[in-house]
Amino acid sequence: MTQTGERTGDASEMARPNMPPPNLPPLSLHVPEPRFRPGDEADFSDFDIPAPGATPRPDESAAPADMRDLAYGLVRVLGDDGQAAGPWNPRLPAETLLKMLRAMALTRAFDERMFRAQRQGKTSFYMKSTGEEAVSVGAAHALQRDDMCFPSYRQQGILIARDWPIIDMMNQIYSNKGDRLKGRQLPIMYSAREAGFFSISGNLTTQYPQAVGWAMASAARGDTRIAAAWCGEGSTAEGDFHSACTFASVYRVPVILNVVNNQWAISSFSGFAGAEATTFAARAVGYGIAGLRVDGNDILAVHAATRWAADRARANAGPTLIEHFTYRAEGHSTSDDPGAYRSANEGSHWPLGDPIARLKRHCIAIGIWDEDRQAAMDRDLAEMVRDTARQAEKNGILGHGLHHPMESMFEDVFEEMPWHLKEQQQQMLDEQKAAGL
Ligand SMILES: Cc1ncc(C[n+]2csc(CCOP(=O)(O)OP(=O)(O)O)c2C)c(N)n1
Ligand SMILES: [Mg+2]
Repeated sequence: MTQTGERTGDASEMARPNMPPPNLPPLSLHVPEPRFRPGDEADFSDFDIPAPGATPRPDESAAPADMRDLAYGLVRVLGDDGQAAGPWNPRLPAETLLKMLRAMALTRAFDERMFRAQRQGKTSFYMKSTGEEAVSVGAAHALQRDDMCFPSYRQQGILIARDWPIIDMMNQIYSNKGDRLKGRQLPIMYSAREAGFFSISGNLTTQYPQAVGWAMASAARGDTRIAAAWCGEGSTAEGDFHSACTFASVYRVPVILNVVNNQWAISSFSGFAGAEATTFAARAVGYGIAGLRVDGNDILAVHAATRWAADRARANAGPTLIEHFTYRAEGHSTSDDPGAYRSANEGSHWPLGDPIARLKRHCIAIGIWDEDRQAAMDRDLAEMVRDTARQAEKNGILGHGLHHPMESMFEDVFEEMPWHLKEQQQQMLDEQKAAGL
């Protein structure tokens, strides 16, 4: 630029008046790449897996700064020998162990049946939680029944653990005349206020600020109920995750923030959400929140961590962020084919095993269960799910027309339907009639 304001030289000189020394390397970006792709033999032998019982258990009122190591470790209770070990062992009564085993098995049987129903064209969409059942079932048993859950689409185990009727879930999946949500939500996006199960949203992580807000309201009213939210590891990349953490930290909100790290976000691996740099539990460190990293396939560890966080929240000692380290054993949804992007044997090589098999082994090891009873339970549950599905199908399946009347889509927004909606509703009915529908 000259004194009179005229430009001199070319544009690049203008943009970079002080050229760097010529010996610097060109800048570049790191693009994460998963370790195994289709055709690769998965090998997790270099995983650092602490022994069950090895992780210390701080007091529920511990300052986040005094328990940072827990955000980088892995709380584990169940060993390969089926025994429970260490300070995190929740020492649950046999009755609770068997209830959790049944709820996980029912969740899996339900998933199997509904997946098949989608393949048979009875519904448009389904999402399984195979391999991740301990995350939701363990938490549901550690929370109070009236604590409020803000789940993602992979925590159907909460509803099942809270004994919500599975026919109600099936009616929603079939969007039939028994669907309490009247076909207004995508299949599997349940809403059950009476079960403390907030409406699932397809927009990832919106449930996080909602959970924090709900828990703030609970505290503002002097209530004793806490909230818990779940999102996937991929979803932690959403802005909502971070604003929720900020509010939770600032106001010491009585909330549990669960991150279900199942390694995959549809076809993107966890590295794209930051897993190569640090753990997801370590997000807590930056916000000054208590952070726990837990073996998500060990239901006793999940239960113990959730109870720890719930006691902490109830004592006004602040929120907890829990990373559940697990593995999405199947496809993301019925619309996905994981064979296109990940190694076929990743699941079978997963070093933390299967959550149902691990709890079963424990129950057998402590003498309250056996293989025959497990087989009988699996058979009974499969039959019960099949019979219930038949009942639900009588209320209608996809394409059979047994849904709520079309005009009902205008209802339930306003207490009194305003005139312009009435007009639109009538117009729709007239058009349907004219078309002979
Ligand atoms: C805001 C938003 N962005 C993108 C999507 C599309 N989407 C649906 S599920 C999903 C992957 C989420 O992965 P993760 O959070 O790890 O949960 P997971 O499915 O593994 O349980 C994506 C990208 C969406 N539904 N909402
Ligand atoms: Mg995921």
